[in-house]
Parts: sequence; structure tokens; C-alpha cells
Amino acid sequence: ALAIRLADYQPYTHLVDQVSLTFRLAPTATRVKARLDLRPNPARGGGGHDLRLDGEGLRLLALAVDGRALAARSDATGLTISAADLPDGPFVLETEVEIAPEGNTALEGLYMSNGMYCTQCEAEGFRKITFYPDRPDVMARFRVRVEGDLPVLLSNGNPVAQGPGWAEWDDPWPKPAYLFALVAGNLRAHSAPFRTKSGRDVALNIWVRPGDEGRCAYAMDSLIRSMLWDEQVYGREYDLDVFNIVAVDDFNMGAMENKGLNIFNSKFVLASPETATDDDFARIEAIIAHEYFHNWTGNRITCRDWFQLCLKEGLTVYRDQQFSGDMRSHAVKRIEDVLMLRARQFREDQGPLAHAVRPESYVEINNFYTATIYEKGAEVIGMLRRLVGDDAYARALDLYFDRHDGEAATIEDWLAVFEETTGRDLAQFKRWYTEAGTPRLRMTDDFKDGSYTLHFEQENPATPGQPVKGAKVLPIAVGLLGPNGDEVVPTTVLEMTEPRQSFRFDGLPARPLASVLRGFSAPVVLIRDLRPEDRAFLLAHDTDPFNKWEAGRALAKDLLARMVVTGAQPGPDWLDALERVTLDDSLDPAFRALCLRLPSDDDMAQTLHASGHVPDPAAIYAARRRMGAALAQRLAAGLPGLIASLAEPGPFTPDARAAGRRALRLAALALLSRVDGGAAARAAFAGADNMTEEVGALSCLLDIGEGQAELARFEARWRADRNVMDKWFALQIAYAAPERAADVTRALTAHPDFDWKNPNRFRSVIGALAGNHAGFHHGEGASYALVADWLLRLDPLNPQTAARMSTAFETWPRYDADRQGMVRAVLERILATEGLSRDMREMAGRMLG
Ligand code: B3K
Ligand code: ZN
Repeated sequence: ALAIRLADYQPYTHLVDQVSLTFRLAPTATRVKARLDLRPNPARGGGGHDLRLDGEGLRLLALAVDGRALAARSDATGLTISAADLPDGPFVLETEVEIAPEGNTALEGLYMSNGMYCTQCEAEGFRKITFYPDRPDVMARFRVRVEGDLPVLLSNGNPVAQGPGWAEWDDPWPKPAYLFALVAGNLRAHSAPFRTKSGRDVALNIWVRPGDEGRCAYAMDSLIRSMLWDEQVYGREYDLDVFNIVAVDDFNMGAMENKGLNIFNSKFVLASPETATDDDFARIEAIIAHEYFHNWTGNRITCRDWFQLCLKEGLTVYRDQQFSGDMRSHAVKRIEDVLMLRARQFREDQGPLAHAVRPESYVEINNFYTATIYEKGAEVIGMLRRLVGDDAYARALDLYFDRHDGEAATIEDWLAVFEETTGRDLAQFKRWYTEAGTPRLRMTDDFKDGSYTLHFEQENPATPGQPVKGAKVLPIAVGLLGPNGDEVVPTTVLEMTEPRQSFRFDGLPARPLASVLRGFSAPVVLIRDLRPEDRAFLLAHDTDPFNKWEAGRALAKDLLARMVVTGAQPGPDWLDALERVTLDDSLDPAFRALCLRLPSDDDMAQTLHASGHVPDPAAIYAARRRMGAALAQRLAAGLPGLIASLAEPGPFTPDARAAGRRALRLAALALLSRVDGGAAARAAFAGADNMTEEVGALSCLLDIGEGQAELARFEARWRADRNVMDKWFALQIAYAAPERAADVTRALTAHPDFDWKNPNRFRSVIGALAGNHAGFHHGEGASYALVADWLLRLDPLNPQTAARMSTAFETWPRYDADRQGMVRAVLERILATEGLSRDMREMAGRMLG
């Protein structure tokens, strides 16, 4: 397959002023009429160009230019009209096509889910709906008429008119085709009014299947808070008379920011205390915000081409992270975000799929909606802000919105607003966008005559296609603690630009202990030899909450690494430190719960590999279990009291405070289960009145190899609820012992409710096996084969979801020769499969290198 290159970018030959679409919906034969008002693009020298339109799987019924019928010349990927058949100036192109939404299993373009029509066009799904220049730099006004025998007919923009069986919509804001959406179905609305700060009245609606109306309140509340926040913090107002959100069960990802008509995976909208966990509530809040924030960062200002994807995604993730921090706790949010970054982005960046935040080529763009584009893209913005300061950041953003509103922009445009507002040269900083890989930052220090010096050395490892790279600009936030634990130098941002650099602090009475990379101020691997007692000191005294947590984390990881490599036993350093934190009532319970979370097996494998070891999944698993057991023993006496003190008397509330208390209580319950045989967890399960407790208690039981009766009760209770049943499937696999994981998974794939064509269910089962580190890598590769078989089964139907999940195999170079050989064989088998999708071919090929 042919790679698309950034270097080949050219503006489109024509401009589209207006699009008028008419849909006549029918499951197997939907008719789409399109009328495009086109004219030659002056940026391409005016007329004389052929007109090339994208189109895939469309049955062309009619084609006319300025009312004159033309013979059809369509091919597998589109339609070309020769310049000779086109007038010199503006003209009208009309087409009619037929498509079959019912047979669309790829869930891209127009498809059906539970009798409802819906669309997913990003990145290149619009070409499966009609012939069109399906590229983000072609921005046009859309008017849409939907005809169909269904009660609710929605599209983008404002409603214009409607009658029985039809509705018309007009979107006044020019947009690229990837933001087009249409929904039709038997839906009910949960509605609320909103008035923007300049007085526009907006009707907010969340559309769901009948019966689900009672589970929309939290999503609506999140939406209203997001709208207010964007007005207050970024000065951005909503710009239409309606804002619609639709919940869909069959969806390839989380949600989609279509203009005025966001479409969501139902699991990120529907929530009630009985069905959603605290994590679900937090994710709903974050994703509702994320899609809403796209209205400015993505929709009003979009991307010139798909290489600029991080322009909208990195910035929108950065904004949703800020929002969640403001709504909840910045400290806890930052820790959670860094855990996620390391688990997903560092993993990607240190393996064969490493790519730049702004890549230079791709085969299938859907393969680039990655942790690097999203999460590292957000980290890069966080660094930029730390370097220029909050005020300059705000001014740069104002200029960005002002200058590029209505445009399709680039990373160069983005950096230019920072250069102009600050006078800084960001040429070196731009390497963060163009060079892949996680920098490794080594730190040593010395102290002499009152001067304390930090020495840093950065290494930028080779990644596929990028053997050599330059030094990065690293904002290193540092604070110094004196021997009694007081902060003697408050947080200062050191700006490292060289491969090696030292920074000196003078006038210190005694050797301080440095708290380095506060707030995780740069996405690097920090390598620093520190004695366990110094880490424990930082855990006790650091004023930076992220680094306080990080000190405990490093203590645990150092210990776990020693346990794996040398068979060491958990010593008092870690146990004492953790006991103090756990029982310290002055600390936020959510923070304490995070401190109690042991490093994951995959994280340990990554860490061991990076420090020159070959990780043994079974040894890591066994050591982590021993570590948990030692902690449980140590804390045992205090756990019942802690659990009791955290009980929440009143009714369930999903706020951060209550959620944090539940998180700590469940973390304590998990430890207690290791010593009481599950008695307390069994009682907690029986008495649970919310899903957080129900799933939490069940997890405690599964973790100690119990819980079969509870699993059966859970299934009986929730059988009819798709989103809750996803948890039931996933939990059993996540907690399966390594030698049982493949068998448990295989058995669940035979369950009558294993609807593998539903992406959520597929991820809950096959994805859960890939996420059970010791189970996935166990023995003779039974799990590898099982995952590969299912990927190959899904690929012809839904290449996007199959290809995304193939990243299960991206870590193979970390492991021993046997496992490497087994995974390579699996990837080669995938590559050799006839009819493999372009998506999967690219992924397997890149993983094999
Ligand atoms: N922009 C969409 C993702 C589209 C993925 C296409 N394969 C959701 C989001 O990032 O908000
Ligand atoms: Zn996004």
C-alpha cells in the first residue's frame, strides 16, 4: 500500500462553497443526492485542473455538471471529471449514489446500530457516503435534508424545518467533511437549556434509546460545566442554537466531535450510581468535555491535513485535562494522567510503533489516533506553557483563535502564535513534534561550599526511521528540600537545551535533597540513583504532590525490580513509608489510594527492559503478588478501622471527594482480602448499592481466586445491560491467573452474549486478555494465538478496531528470544493472510520492522 507523505501536501484544486445533501434512508438502499457549489482554487492557479472526488463503495446513479448529465467515470477510490468537461468559473456538480448502511460492519460512514442510523466520518468516512473531496482543508457550508420513517432525524447545525418523515438542517459554520454527521432513530431526549455569556440561548439534548433517559443526568451536568469552563478559562462560547449528543452502542472509539451533533459510545454517556463506577463517571466528564472543547479546537479551527492531527487532539486533551483538574483535584489528575502516559505512550514510544507527534507519513490514518498524538501531544503543550508562563500562554491562545478561526491550520501556525507573543525562537522546541522517542534524562548532583549543582545528560534514543536526533528543550521543574524536610528552594523551572547541562544553586547551608521533574514537567524517563531512605524522605516531605507520589512509586519500583531480579524480599523502607501514607488522615484519600496501587506488570516489564534486563512475565507477576501480600500483612491490623472510617453514610454522589474515599476504602478492602479470605469483600458485595462498590468488591474476590458465586449473581442481575456486562466479561479475564487466562477467555468467547461484532464487547474480552500481562505472555503462546485468531476474524468486518487492538503485540522486542519468535510468527501469520485490511497490514508490517 502507498504511503501518504506530508512533504507532498498541495492545496485542493477547487473550493467548495456550499454542500446540499438529501438522504432517503433505507437499510439496504439509502439514496444520497449531493449538490456541490464549486469553483477553481486560486491557490492552485485557478482553473484547468481535473476534478477528483473521493468515493468508496458507492453505487453512482447520476452525475451532472451545471445540469448537464455526464457519463460516470468512477473507480475503486473515487471519481474524476476531466477539466475539459468543466467550465472555467464556478459550477454546480450534482450526484446521486446508493449505499447500504445495514451491511456496514466497519462502523465508518453511514451505518446502523440497534435499528438506528448513525455516521462516523473522521478520518475518511465521508467518502463512503457520497463523492466528495474528503480532506480536512476543504471547508464548506452544509445543508442537509433527511427523509426516513423514524421519529428523530438529526444532522449538524441548526434545525431549519421538519415534518413527518423529514427534517432539514443548516450548519452556518464552514467545516470539513469529517465533521459531518447524521442520526436517525427512535430516540428520546434528556434536555436542558443553556445561555451563553453573550446571551445566546442553546437547547442541549442528549439522545438515547427509550428506557435510557434516566441515565443522562451526569453527562448533561458535565456538558453544562464544560460550556461554562470554556467561556471562563478560554473565552470560547458556543455558536449554534442547539447542541445534540447521541449515545450509540456500536462505536469504534470513545466519541466524535461532529459539529453540533456529537456522537458517543453509549458507555461514555449513560451513567447511574447502580450501573457506573467512579472511574466511569470521571471518564464521562472528561470525554463530554473533550468533545465539547473540540468545537473550537478542531472544528472552528481545524487541521490542514491529517499529519496535523495533534493540532486538535493534543490541544483538546490538554484542555480536558485542565478541566478535569479544575473540577476534581489537580494532584490526583496529574498522577492519573502520568500513569496513563507511561502505560500507553511510553510503551508505544519505546517500541516498533514509535512515531512523531507530527508524523511524516502514513498508510492508514486511522492507525494514528494514538497515545503519542493525543497524550504526548498534550504533554508538549504543557511544556510549552511551562516555558512561556501562564500569561503568555493565554495571549498566544487568544491570538491563535483570532487569527485562525475558520481555517485549516498547521503546527507551524500553532508555534508561530507562541513565537510572536513571546519573542522566543521555538525552532529547537519543534523537535518535540518531529522526533519520536522518549528522552532519557540522567541526573547526578554534588555539593561543595554551599553550592549545590545538578548535572543532567539527555539521551534521545533511536526510533524506527529516525536513527539520530538532536537535544530537546526540557523544562525541568526543581525544588530543594533541606535536611529537616523544609523547602529551601521553591519550584524553579530549569531550561535544558544542551545534551549535557549543569545548574547551580548557591548559598545553601547544608546539602539539600532535590525534588526533580516536579509535576512531571517533561515526558522523559528520569534516571537517578537515589537511596531508598532518600525516596522515603521525599515521600514524606515533598511539597509537590506529584513528586511526593512519584517518590513512593520509585521506591516500590526499585524494590519490585530487586525482587524480580535478585529474589529480594520487601524491606522496611517501603512498608514503613507506605504504612505512614496510608494512615495519614491529613492526606487526600484519593492520593493515598494512588500510593497503594502497585506498579503494573506491564510497567515493570517496560522499566526492567529499559534498564537492560529481559523481563520475565511470570517472575514479575509472582513478585508483585508477594509484594501485595507483604503489604497486606503489614497493614492488616489497621485495615478494618480504615475501611470503617471511610464509610459514606448518605446516598451515592459521584463527586471527587466521595469517589476518593471509595477508592481508598476499596484499596484497603483488596489488601484485607489477602488476609481474611475474602470475608469482608463478600459482605461488601452483598451490601453494595452502587456499581463502584459492587465491581470493587467483586475484584477483591477474583484477585484471591474467589468470587464464583458473586460472578453468577452479577450476571443474573445485569444480563440485560450491555455496558455493565462488559465489566463482567473483562473482570474475569483481567483477574485470571496466568495459566488460566487463555482458557477463561476462550470459554467466554463461547458465551451467548459474546457479541464480537460489537467493539466494546470485543475489547472487553480480547482486549482484556491482551491486558493481562502474565496471562498474555504465558507458556507456549496460547494467548498470542487466541488474540491473533480473533483479530483475523474481526479484520474483514471492522479493520479499524482490529488494527487498533493489534498493538497488543507492540512490546515483543522486550522479551526473551522464545517469546520474540512466537510473536514474530504470529505477526507473520497475520501478514500472510489473504484479504488483510490496509489497516492491519500497516500495523503488522510496522511491528515486524
Ligand atoms: N476525533 C475523534 C476520533 C476519531 C477517530 C477516527 N479513527 C474523537 C476525539 O478525539 O475526540
Ligand atoms: Zn479529540
